[in-house]
Amino acid sequence: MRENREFYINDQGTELHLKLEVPEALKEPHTLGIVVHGFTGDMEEPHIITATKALRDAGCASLRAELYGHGKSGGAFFDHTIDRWLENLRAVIAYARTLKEYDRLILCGHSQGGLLVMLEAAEIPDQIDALIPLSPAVMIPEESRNGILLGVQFSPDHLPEQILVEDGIPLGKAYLECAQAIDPYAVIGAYHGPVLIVHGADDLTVPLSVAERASKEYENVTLTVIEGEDHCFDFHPDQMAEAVRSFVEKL
Ligand code: FER
Repeated sequence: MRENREFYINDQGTELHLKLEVPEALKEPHTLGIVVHGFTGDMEEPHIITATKALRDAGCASLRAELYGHGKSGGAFFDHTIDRWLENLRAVIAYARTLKEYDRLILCGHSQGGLLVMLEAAEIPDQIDALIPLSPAVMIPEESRNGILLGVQFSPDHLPEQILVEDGIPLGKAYLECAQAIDPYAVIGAYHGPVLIVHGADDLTVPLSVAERASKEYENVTLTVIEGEDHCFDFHPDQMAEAVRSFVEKL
């Protein structure tokens, strides 16, 4: 039986909100794509829906997940960290692997979710059949070490208890400590499977140069640059969708 489901799984006491969608025309080999939003994001953002629909159009099922402190999942935004998100993602992957009807697993994430899927694919390279980071925010760790995130400055050596992001939303010290300890460029190349990075040429949140640098770490990578496009693919969502769909169809 194929059906769409909205449900929760528990990761170490945190309820994680998930949506599984299976197309009528599920193609062989059966492929499931996990889709993760970014910092302050959720699974209903237009660009997350666009990526999910592109997977469906390629004949794949999708599993959208909301991670700690975001969307309808548990936890406070203030307390979220990239490490907590990694643990959440591992719980989502463990759940996905119980769905025995799927032969292949894809990880797709936007921005901070893009960095996340890159880090996790490097941990379990043989379990991930393709990786799709969208506008991946690979520079968050470096910016944390430099004491500036999203235009907010702080002392990287004497971290404040919190910073205020996006016009006043408090984000705790644990986020900064965790981010400072991550070195994405040292690890992401451990994933050897196919990678599609899609990035807007006019992304002001994560500059295109970040995607260019990250793509150098991969041996099997396509970097699709969308001209006149921003961080959330607000101007040409059809081009992002087409990049994702055609990449997945060729796997
Ligand atoms: C930052 C740059 C980008 C940052 C977060 C992001 C917390 C992530 C953006 C997103 O996920 O959309 O400096 O600091």
